Amino acid sequence: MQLEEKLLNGDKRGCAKLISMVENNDKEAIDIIKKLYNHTGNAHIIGITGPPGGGKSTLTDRLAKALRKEDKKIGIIAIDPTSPFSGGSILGDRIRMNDLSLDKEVFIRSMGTRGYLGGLSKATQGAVKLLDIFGCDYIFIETVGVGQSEVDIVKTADTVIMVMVPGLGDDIQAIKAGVMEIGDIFAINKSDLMGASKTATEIKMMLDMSDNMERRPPVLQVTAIKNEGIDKLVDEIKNQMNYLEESNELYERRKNNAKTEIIKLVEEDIINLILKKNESIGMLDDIAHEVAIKVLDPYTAKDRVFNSIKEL
Ligand SMILES: Nc1nc2c(ncn2[C@@H]2O[C@H](COP(=O)(O)OP(=O)(O)O)[C@@H](O)[C@H]2O)c(=O)[nH]1
Ligand SMILES: [Mg+2]
Repeated sequence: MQLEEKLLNGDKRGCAKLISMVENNDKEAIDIIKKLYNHTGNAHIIGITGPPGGGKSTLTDRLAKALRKEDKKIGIIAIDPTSPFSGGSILGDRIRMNDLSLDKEVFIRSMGTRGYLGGLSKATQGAVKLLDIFGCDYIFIETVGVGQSEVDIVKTADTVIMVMVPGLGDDIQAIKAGVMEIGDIFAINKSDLMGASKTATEIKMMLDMSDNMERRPPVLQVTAIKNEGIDKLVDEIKNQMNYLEESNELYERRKNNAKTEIIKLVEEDIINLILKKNESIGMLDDIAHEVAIKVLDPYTAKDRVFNSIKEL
């Protein structure tokens, strides 16, 4: 069977192979996505982010299991080398995740944070498209909520769940800057620990202060390890999707994301073109030398490099 047939037939190994190929910027895999792009758009893409150790993986596992009861097909992309999804965490976690990965209708992929030709964001977006074609109803992308690249990745989701834990205190202030506003749903996990309702109140207060929101994100308390509050969270995920569809916000978000993605891809091509051209004529080395010894300024150097592609 051809790889594309395998993908369309829900063959997990075929899907895994294609994701590996996309991670390596393989042209054949990209051609398959091009050809099957009209099969995408059915999955609800959910970003799960928050501090390390907050229980994102545990929560993703529980959400996946809850949705499996409704016979939904699930994709999980965990961007975290220490994720239990990759077997990188404690034994208990590993066993727990294994029973999920044995499910034919659950596809789990763990990605590190480096080593992808074309970058992590591109690899992730390629994998999401493949899982969408593969027929997933829900695709979860788990990322640690630190660093711009993680934020950029999670922004490409339709819905973002911010996982918080009790007693973050000052950390909330730190997270607030730039990251809080991407949350569509706030889940205070580890609500079995002290201070959960206080944290929930703090987050609600903060959300009340921000005025540039079309929809006030719900704030829920959950306890992933005890499977508490998960059904409610699933309901909120569905509410969010209904809102996105009814308000046309889904289209707006997807259009915005498409714009960002296209620009990134063009950018990559232009840079590759310039580097290739300049490498072949040894220009980059020469002018870098000139800039280093202060014979040339970097701005003029940039003009020269840039002009060189006009001659292509
Ligand atoms: N007390 C408590 N611990 C939890 C809960 N959910 C997860 N944990 C634990 O928190 C630790 C980190 O969980 P993990 O899902 O790997 O967090 P991640 O780094 O955010 O993905 C693990 O030891 C989990 O068992 C919870 O609801 N309550
Ligand atoms: Mg994790």
